[in-house]
Amino acid sequence: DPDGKYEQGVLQASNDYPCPKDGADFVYGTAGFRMKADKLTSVAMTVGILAGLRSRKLHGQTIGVMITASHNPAEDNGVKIVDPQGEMLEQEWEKYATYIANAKDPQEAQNAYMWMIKEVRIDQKKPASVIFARDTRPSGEELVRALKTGLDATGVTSIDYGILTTPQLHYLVKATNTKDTSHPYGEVSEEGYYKKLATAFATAMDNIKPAGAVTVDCANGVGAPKLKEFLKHLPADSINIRVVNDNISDPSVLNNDCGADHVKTQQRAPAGFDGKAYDRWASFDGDADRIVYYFQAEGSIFRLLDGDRIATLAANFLGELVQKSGLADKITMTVVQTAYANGSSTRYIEQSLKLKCECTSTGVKHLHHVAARSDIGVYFEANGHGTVLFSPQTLKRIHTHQPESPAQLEALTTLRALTDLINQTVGDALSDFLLVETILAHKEYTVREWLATYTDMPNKLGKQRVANRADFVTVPDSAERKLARPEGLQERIDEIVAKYKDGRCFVRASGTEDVVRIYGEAGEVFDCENMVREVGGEIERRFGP
Ligand code: G16
Repeated sequence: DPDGKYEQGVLQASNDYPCPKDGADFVYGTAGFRMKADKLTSVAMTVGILAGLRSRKLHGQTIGVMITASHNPAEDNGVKIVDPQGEMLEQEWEKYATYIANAKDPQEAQNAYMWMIKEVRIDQKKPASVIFARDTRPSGEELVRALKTGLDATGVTSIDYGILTTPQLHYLVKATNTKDTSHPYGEVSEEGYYKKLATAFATAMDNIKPAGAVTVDCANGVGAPKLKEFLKHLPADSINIRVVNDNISDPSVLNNDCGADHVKTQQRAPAGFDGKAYDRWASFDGDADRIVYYFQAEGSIFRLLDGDRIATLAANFLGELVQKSGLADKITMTVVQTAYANGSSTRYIEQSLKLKCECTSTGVKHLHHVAARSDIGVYFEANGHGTVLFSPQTLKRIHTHQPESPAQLEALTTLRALTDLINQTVGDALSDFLLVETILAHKEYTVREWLATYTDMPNKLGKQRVANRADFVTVPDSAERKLARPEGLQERIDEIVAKYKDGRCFVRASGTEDVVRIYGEAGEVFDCENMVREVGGEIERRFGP
């Protein structure tokens, strides 16, 4: 920037989108910045500046910006940054994002910009390229304007992809950056995304009878139009699917009494549920990066098939395919979970599937990194956010392996198709949905057989408002299972938990809502409820707002 054009631009952009006067304390959290949409415009502008810097630092590789508040209510919104291979922003840079976002006035913003150039050693003559998209929230339009202001001010070339699901944007980032390499990820368009999934699904389902009807609740969010669009790319009889909660014209219904987060946390079917006993249902969340399944058993008993269930189903099936392809001695697999994973799922993975299981902190970025260390890494949060990663070496093995029998060829063909069907950049409700549908069809499983693989421990996820959630700090390397602060609270939780048979409970501050979360499981439903209530009561009494 020899003429100081960008520095001037930052000053101007920050003038146009000033930081709120009440000194909002912005933090780049679990899923980027997230809060009430009207507080977020200045932040969106600074994210434009930061995304441009990130691209310049990486020699002009394309960076993504997604505007969404996912499972949160319609009046919230959020901004997150996607790195060149479609992964979450490198952790080191989160603090830079936080730093620039909190600049109080234009001068501070300009200083922060100049400090970054020095600190990260950015050559301003390098090109910068950013692509962005938003979900269906009405506030997205204004945030896009703010974001674009930050991009334009600092000379960043950008493409607006309009309304997309979060995983579609991740796909486009990776597709853009691999376009001219020996391994292009896919065509660089929304259409290319559908084509890639549709082709892989058709191959994986070749000669296989679909597993019967399925209904998908789209949380009245962006997943609805995108799922419908995708279905146009499938042959008519390949899947019997009904799409419900697809009203994107009325923002007030987004994620309201419906969607994956509602179903998982409330452990109850969404609004509009009309399933008969054992009908198969799935729910996406507001930006279609999470999915959970469920059904009603006889007597209207609600049964959830959450992220743990998808992880175990996928690990089991992929393991079988690897074995049948004749690759068992060459490829290993790990399952990555968080502390929210049901204890029974962990035992099932280790004892029945005999696989290695690792536990990380909440947030896809944490799971993704650990999963990326294995040949095949299956990672899912219990809330339905997850995917499967194949290492480059494993992909090569799978694609070059010479089958020695028709049976090996058949398994290998399915395995190869799954490497394309699975969105390896991030958890993707649509891709995960197709993966589950493929597995159920191959295994001829109904929801009943799927559920029967193991029995969940009774569990409950509660939340509690507190005066300051930043006071709740977990012990490093404990995967958030233990609190270091507030002092003495962990000891008190341990005392409470000790009263309940097979009890387990942990507390952590949410990174996406202004609450602390309380997760518990115990041998009996009644005990579990009481334990979580007791811990919640303790927190409310001592640390409540
Ligand atoms: C986001 C993150 C997830 C996380 C969830 C809840 O999901 O991407 O990894 O599990 O928030 O996080 P927390 O408990 O910190 O609030 P989404 O679907 O809202 O983007």
